[in-house]
Amino acid sequence: MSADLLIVANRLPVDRVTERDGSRGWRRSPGGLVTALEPVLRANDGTWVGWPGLAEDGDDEAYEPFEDDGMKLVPIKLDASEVEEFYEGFSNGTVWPIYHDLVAKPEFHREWWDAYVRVNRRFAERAAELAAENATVWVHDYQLQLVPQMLRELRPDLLIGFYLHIPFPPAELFLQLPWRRQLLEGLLGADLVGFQLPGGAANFVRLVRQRVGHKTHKDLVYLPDGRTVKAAAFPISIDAAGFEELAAGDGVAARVKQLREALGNPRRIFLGVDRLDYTKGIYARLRAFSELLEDGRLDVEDAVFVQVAVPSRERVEQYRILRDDIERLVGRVNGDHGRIGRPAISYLHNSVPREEMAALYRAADVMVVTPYRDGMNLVAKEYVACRLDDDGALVLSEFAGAADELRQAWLINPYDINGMKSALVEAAEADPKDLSRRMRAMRKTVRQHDVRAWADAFLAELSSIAGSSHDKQVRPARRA
Ligand code: GDG
Repeated sequence: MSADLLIVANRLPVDRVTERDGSRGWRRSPGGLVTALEPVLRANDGTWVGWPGLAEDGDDEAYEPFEDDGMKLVPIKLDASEVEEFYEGFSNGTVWPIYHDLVAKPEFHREWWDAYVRVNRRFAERAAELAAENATVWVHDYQLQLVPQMLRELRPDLLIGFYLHIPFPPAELFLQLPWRRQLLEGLLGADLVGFQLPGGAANFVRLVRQRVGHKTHKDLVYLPDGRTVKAAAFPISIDAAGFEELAAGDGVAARVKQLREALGNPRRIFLGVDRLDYTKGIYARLRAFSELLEDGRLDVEDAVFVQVAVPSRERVEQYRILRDDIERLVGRVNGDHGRIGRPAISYLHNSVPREEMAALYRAADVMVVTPYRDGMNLVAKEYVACRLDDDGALVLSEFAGAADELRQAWLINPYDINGMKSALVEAAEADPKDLSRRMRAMRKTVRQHDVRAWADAFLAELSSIAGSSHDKQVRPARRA
């Protein structure tokens, strides 16, 4: 196998599943990244390298390269201790909180770092074996920040792009990392380092200048060996047309009606959909809602909150504590304000199918997205794409990357509970003309900047950096 385009990401775009008859197979994982990269992968006959999740005992087949629906996939094996130290440990216990404004306290363990280096090297070595001469390799996200440099050492001929899906923090936070220099140098192995927002790119360039001592000018870093690295923003997006189509389906319209009825046909449905993560501000938003009930500014007879909290990183202590806190709050609010058959908060700790997501988006009068820090937040964009009638209100944290584009939302500071309460009431009571004006503008933005535009823009920039030194260019994904 020798590929002109390689995608290297922590996870493969498929999950290992055991069918009813006991046989094992693969199922496409839901999510925007797969939708975004699949067309480019196909147009270039590319290969995706990633971890398939922990395989069951004896399931060695899970680690053989294979094809799924025409995509070439190469699994990387992690053992149980690596999952603990590299994934749950360094990636999610050290990097994740530091890159998200220290919303939780990071832990620093030298064994976690050692595992991070070891696993990053495994990914880099596999990518080096698979890439054709002068190929393009696109590395993704915070779990693999050392891969660009490791890969460049093994294969200087490659064109390497890196994209960070989460925020890149300011120096004050980043400098806490005992391995700060190694991480910066790891990223500098790429030709192009992409961020969600210009602020992340600027933070990176400033740190490289101050801490690694390289010359920089605007978004460029000049390395002593003559190479130039570009840092730039490429705000990620969704498959807007795909969501519109899903939302317009007959099944979804019928389900919207059912949902409203099941909730008691309230005047206003508030909705939150998030991975159960402390960055998402779920507790604060539910508290704001419960205080509105207490204050009498909302009435349980005509307002309900639906919160979908998708299980996430459940073996990490902070996530377990968060779940307990949220569930205690939900119980209390329902005990204080609910009636038989009419809870104030309908809470699901589960993931729901895509069609159900679209139905929930269409049923919700007010979408509540209140992260303390979020690289982008695709849920906000998905809600907008599904509002086919240009109605509905979005309450959005100014600390989500999406707030840069969705300016017509009710922008809030999630640390300001009173401000959040006022925004929830204003959004719920807004004039339909105002709602429609705001939603139309946001839908236009999301349609124009969809996920294909994102992938094409990144790869076009990467190709232009290669210029004449690379004879192979990545083909953009053709639109159907
Ligand atoms: C990271 C960054 C950045 C959620 N629940 C269900 C479900 N989802 C889907 C949503 C959405 C995705 O998961 C979540 O994406 P977000 O962007 O909201 O958040 P993270 O998971 O934290 O993603 C983030 C993103 O990477 C991309 O760069 O925007 O800032 O943190 O697509 O629809 N899908 C289904 N059932 C669910 O229950 N089917």
